[in-house]
Amino acid sequence: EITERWWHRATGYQIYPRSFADSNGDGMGDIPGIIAKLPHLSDLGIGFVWLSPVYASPMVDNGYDISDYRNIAPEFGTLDDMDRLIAAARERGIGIVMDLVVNHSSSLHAWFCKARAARDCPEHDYYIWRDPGPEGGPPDDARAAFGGPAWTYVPEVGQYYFHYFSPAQPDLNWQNPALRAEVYDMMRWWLDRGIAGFRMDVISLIGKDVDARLYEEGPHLHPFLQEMHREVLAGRDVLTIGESWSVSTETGLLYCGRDRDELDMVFEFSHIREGWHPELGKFAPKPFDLVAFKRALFSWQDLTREDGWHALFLSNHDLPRQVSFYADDQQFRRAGAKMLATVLHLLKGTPFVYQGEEIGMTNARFDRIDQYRDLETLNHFEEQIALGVEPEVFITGANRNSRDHSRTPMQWSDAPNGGFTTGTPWIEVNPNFCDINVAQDLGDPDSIFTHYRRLIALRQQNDIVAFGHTRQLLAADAGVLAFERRLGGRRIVVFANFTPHPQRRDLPEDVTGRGEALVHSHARRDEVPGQLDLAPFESFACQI
Ligand code: ISL
Ligand code: CA
Repeated sequence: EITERWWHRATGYQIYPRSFADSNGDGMGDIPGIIAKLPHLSDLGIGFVWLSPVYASPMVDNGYDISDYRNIAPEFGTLDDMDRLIAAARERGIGIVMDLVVNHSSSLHAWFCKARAARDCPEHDYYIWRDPGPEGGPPDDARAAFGGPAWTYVPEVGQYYFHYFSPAQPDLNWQNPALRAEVYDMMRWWLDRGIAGFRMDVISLIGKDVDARLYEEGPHLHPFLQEMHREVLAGRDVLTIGESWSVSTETGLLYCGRDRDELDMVFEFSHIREGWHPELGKFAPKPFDLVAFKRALFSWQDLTREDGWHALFLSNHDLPRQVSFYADDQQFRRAGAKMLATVLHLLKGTPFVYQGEEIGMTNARFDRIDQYRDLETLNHFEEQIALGVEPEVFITGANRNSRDHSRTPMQWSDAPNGGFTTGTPWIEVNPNFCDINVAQDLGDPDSIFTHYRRLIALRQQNDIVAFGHTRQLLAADAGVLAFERRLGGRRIVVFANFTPHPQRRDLPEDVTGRGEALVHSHARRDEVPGQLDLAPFESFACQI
């Protein structure tokens, strides 16, 4: 039995601030822009925002490199703006969940500036330093996630520092208790300002042991998370979501099990990785395999059946647009976007909508490398070209999976630049903004936006959607995803066509003729038939 919490029926909405709404024409989204768009979030019915980083930052990784955890980047606004956002959102019943990026800081953080200048200051040990290897050179040949070595030499101290990501993102040394105390103090400072919780960036990395070359889910991870809970979170009614690229169904409940006192839920990526090439990685994706995707998705539904809780998502600022990746962004865009929403929003867990997903925004299809902005794409381009890969081949992969697809400006209207800015946007607007934008969806009862609004409201009202047990149907079916949710004697049955072709499937016998239609993405069905004829990318749910 679980005790109901506010986020059990809430839907989250992720804002990537630089691409959401620009209030002053400098081409960069900002906090006043977000405040002005709060009515859009109320319309949608969301319960909380996950705000990607707005802290002071040199923006090497768009804010995932923080130089001052207690201040706001000037391009995004001021601390006063942030306080106004928290208050204005709260008035609408919307919590602000901040991004907590504490696996690493920026190399321009005051701590690192001191740490790199001298060995004998307390801040030196806030980072991970090792002497050169026996032959000189780095301590080992570990590679950084955004390309290049994971170790960078600093002549002033004669040592290398470790960075899992770019050299501008030195890893914090979590084994230092003073560093941990600083982080906890900063977290309390933000919670006292009235935020609703934290999304914790790559939190599975903080327990690392670099000497053992054990980075993900290292030996200290869970002790640190428990300490953080004791020091910061205990007794506060806030939401915590940890990002973990390595968590599996073996380790999931260590983070979010009811007696663990660690986190409320994790973002896990097994269903996402299913779309990546096993050896060549994300820039050489493999064709989408629905059966493997379903296996990943439903294994987490099974895991969180009696304990823990799940964070449901298909998109974020690091991933391609879901309608382009999992469905179709041309002829069947509307159907595909609604179908993916039906599936995600009728599963058990807390769903997250990434900005623009609610109107079915699509991948950007850039043809030239200079249209990209993300350091991951740019660095991998350099590396792959040096290895002899043809630029066109790389661009094809990037067009499927680059992080920049989700970072093009939010499309509000058919005004210039989609109504995002009156200036020049920091990254090109997707040219399809005249056809795909918020203003157009708002006026249309059959729009993707309307579909999302219904689904989000349903979770608030319907106990089966919020708490029912999930059971997968048609597990081996390569074209249709299907499941049921059960609570007490009641049941919801969901069918979703993942193909551009019509599909006919039998509904469970006892549903036929008795169920009532709950969600449809196409024409209404007033009676539940025995055989369900699904149009391309159609989704349907009924309740008995
Ligand atoms: O984006 C990825 C896949 O290409 C990941 O490897 C990504 O770096 C990983 O998901 C961690 O992401 C988080 O931390 C990064 C930051 O760049 C991402 O934007 C953030 O979501 C470093 O802080
Ligand atoms: Ca701006």
